[in-house]
Amino acid sequence: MGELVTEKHVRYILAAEKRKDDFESVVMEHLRMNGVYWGLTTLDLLGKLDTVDVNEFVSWVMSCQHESGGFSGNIGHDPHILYTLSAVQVLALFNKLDIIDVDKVTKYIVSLQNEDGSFSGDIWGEVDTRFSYIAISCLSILHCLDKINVEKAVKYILSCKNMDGGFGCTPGGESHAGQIFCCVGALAITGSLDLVDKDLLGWWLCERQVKSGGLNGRPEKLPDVCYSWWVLSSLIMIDRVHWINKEKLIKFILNCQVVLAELLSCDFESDTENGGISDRPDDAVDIFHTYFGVAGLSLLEYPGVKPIDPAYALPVDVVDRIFFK
Ligand code: GRG
Repeated sequence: MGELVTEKHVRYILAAEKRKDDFESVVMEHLRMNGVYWGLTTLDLLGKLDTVDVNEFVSWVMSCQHESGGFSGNIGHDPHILYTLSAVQVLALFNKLDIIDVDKVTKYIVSLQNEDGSFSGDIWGEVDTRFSYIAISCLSILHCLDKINVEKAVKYILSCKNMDGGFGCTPGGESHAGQIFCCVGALAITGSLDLVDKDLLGWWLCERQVKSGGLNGRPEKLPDVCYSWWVLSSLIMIDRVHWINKEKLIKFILNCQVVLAELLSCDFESDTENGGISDRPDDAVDIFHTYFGVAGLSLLEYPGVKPIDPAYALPVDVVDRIFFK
């Protein structure tokens, strides 16, 4: 098993940030705010956040804020709750939360809560438990959780719970590890984890580990590095992480840095040359999987990677600064 090629991942992230016109940058243009959160959080977990220009990022984040208080994924795009959380997280990483007009952002999020306690993602009204998590996490970071109806928000999340112990995106929706992270994270932040059947959910989650050691997001699906985050963080929050094989998962994640070319000593450039992590071994790397691979290793206490908070998806020292400064 290889080791984490930290320096190369740092170089990959810094280079990805500068590229503007390759395929990955073009398709990600509208969600750059998420990409910036993934990249910068990875750098912080690897102890390299000081390699970037703080002012450049902070002023770009602020230029994505709209009159409504919400943030967009890039300049010239519409605001959405998905990018609003990433913007707040990026400012939290840089210890710059004090430059936010908290009332303005809070009003935007409060305006998205519906009568039944659910949240819409933006003015167009799509409802999803992802948006419940985002609203709760964001307001908690801004110390304004009391501005929404938390009781109704929790009741709505519980209405998305299934008989298998998992959660879907709306009532009756199929259980999926990504949605489970959102629901369990929101319940953790609101202090409502006692409402979860931890053994039933823990069983469903640990069944996500397949032969290769990787985790999938639902039954019969392929493993993907990103579920190292969605599944593992949920298992940690419900105190059942010892139900999976950690060593095998570490091996799976590390193998997603290696392409066959390198094993065969071919001369075209491999991903351990260039850095970055892919969804599964031998696939192309991207910033999303690089973040979730490193964040997964952080939850697995891999040496040299800073600890990450499983509910807030921010480094533990950043969360401590927000709540215990
Ligand atoms: C701060 C970490 C953090 C998250 C913010 C946006 C969000 C809140 C959570 C997203 C949760 C989610 C739904 C994740 C799943 C993403 C994913 C890889 C979906 C792929 O779904 P399919 O059906 O893939 O294409 P499978 O693996 O089921 O075949």
